Amino acid sequence: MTSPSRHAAGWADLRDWLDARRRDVDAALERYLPSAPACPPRVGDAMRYSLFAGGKRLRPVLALASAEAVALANGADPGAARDAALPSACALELIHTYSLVHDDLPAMDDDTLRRGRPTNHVVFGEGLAILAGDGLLTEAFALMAREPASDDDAALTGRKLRAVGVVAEAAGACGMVGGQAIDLEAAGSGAAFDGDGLRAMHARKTGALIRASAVAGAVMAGATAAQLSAIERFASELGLAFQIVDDVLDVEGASAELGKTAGKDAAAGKPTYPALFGLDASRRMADECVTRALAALADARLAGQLPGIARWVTSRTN
Ligand code: GRG
Repeated sequence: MTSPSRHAAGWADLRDWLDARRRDVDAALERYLPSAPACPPRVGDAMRYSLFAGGKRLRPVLALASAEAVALANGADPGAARDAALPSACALELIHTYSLVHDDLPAMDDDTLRRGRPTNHVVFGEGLAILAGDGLLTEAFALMAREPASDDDAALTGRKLRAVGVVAEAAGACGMVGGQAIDLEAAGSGAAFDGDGLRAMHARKTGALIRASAVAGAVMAGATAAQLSAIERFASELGLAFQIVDDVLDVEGASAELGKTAGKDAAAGKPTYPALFGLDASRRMADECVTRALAALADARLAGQLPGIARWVTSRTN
């Protein structure tokens, strides 16, 4: 997979940009997330516990990078585009965190380590972990409806509504929930996936939210139809690369660095890219996805931090 050392100066810039955006996202999440007395303290604590446990914030930074890339291509202000996309970016992290909390439950993956900490249900109990996930999911849509305030701005209201639709579809039964259902059913029946089946499952389970992150950011920045289509192609490839790398790291990584139980997929006999294709071919496939992702951007003259984020996804170690 792509080596960071080949792009040393670019990597330093990207790292600074990512650090700044993560700070923006974390500060906004602090502001946006309800706490006592608006919501009962225990469920608020359980939501915060998983949200501020040190995730990479890939989905929100992708939304912000996408908004910025569209603004740069259209001669608009990238900072203003990021501000417009920030609530959607945070909503995507809320939804992603809910999915991890629910995925770790005994009825699903039954895991005890996530983001380097005991999982939500281990700390708060199963009932509260379910409610924390429900709360995170629901707050995401409340946030997107509320922010940025758009009472006197019909165009902004229209973009918000469109972004809500994009995110809801990606999170729902035709997207992430559907992908999780396919995975759950296969695990229960012992059915095997071939390469196409695995790709289709992941396109929903992890790909849909990654795609929606990039598309929602672009929508909030006022992207044209051609730009949206290019961003969607870019993010579809990125989502697949992300998943392949995740499977490779599950084989190669250490639990301490991953922040979750390493080797769990292999031990459970789960269908993964390395299991189907081997490690070398999997790494090659991830690189090929990134090549196609970059081509989609180049076709639409979109760039900003998006190319760097694509390379970061394949070089990550957690
Ligand atoms: C419960 C509806 C429902 C869905 C769960 C996404 C998902 C569906 C389950 C997660 C299972 C999993 C570990 C998938 C591998 C890819 C993935 C989503 C990894 C975690 O995402 P990162 O690496 O995590 O972005 P951080 O903690 O950095 O945010």
